[in-house]
Amino acid sequence: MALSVSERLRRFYDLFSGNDNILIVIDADPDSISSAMAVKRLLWRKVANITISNINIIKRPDNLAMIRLLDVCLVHIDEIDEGSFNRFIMVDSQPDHHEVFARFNFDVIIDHHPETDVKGSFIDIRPKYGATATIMTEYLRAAKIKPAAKLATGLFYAIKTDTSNFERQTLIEDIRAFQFLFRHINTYLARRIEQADLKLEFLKYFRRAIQNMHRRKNKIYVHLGSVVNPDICVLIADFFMRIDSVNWSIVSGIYAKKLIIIFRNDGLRRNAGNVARLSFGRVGSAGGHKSMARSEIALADIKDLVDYKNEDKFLTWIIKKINKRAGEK
Ligand SMILES: [Mn+2]
Repeated sequence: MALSVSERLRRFYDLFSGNDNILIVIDADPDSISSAMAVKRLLWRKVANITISNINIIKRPDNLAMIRLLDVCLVHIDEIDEGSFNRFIMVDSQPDHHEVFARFNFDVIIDHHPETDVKGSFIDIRPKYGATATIMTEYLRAAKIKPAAKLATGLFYAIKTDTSNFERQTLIEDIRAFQFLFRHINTYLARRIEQADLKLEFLKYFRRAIQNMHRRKNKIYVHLGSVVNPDICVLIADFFMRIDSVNWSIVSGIYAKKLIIIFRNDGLRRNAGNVARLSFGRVGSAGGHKSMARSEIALADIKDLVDYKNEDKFLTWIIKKINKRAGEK
């Protein structure tokens, strides 16, 4: 039976009383963080205390910027004393998604992932929605709450990230929520969070990439050697795609005794996923889509094929393998 938003909101409010100590458990990303902020706002002055707890370690620079700029208070799950809470809420996940979640009996689950077998007094799962932030925006509107700039900015950024700027599955509801939130956001904060995709320590890899890049026609190849985080390869591969004449960028690095190769192209010519599979599917894992792909190869599996300590030789080997398999010169 489909319930109206205001009916759902009434049932949600019925679950709580002024003495409740509430724990919201999340796998922190923009959508879960902002959805937890919205739950906190809905229950403001209606319960004794609300704590938001993250089960993961937050590393992404945009997520860190969001937490800092929007003044979000998160407590890692390892620091939580479960006994001091009497109500448990989950947003943007379901208990099956992570073993840590199994410790709790959730009263409330609000999510947009495909529905698993869930139990709880209040379940609102809408798999067609682009973001949980959209569902939370509907609750705020039903409660006649005008979101403060920081909350609105968080929800706005969450919808942008979870729908990849509306390139992924989106409903008219997501667009409506986005439009509503837009009136309440702080544009500078939103832009600042979105732009914060680098860490200072990443800059040295950009220097290395520009110095070491091999260009062949419209393709750019770079091998970065060892990296502190495989996301650096992704950032640099995307960076080279910003050059107007480049239609392929292939960036590799070594992380945790594995060779990571990131493939990016303009999506108009060869399928990046196929090239990755044909080139490296036999020596490691490889896969992706038309314009994005990734391959991971254990160094132990290629140590007899190439001297990976010599970075020039290693890059030559990678280029050869890609061109041979892709049937190009
Ligand atoms: Mn989400």
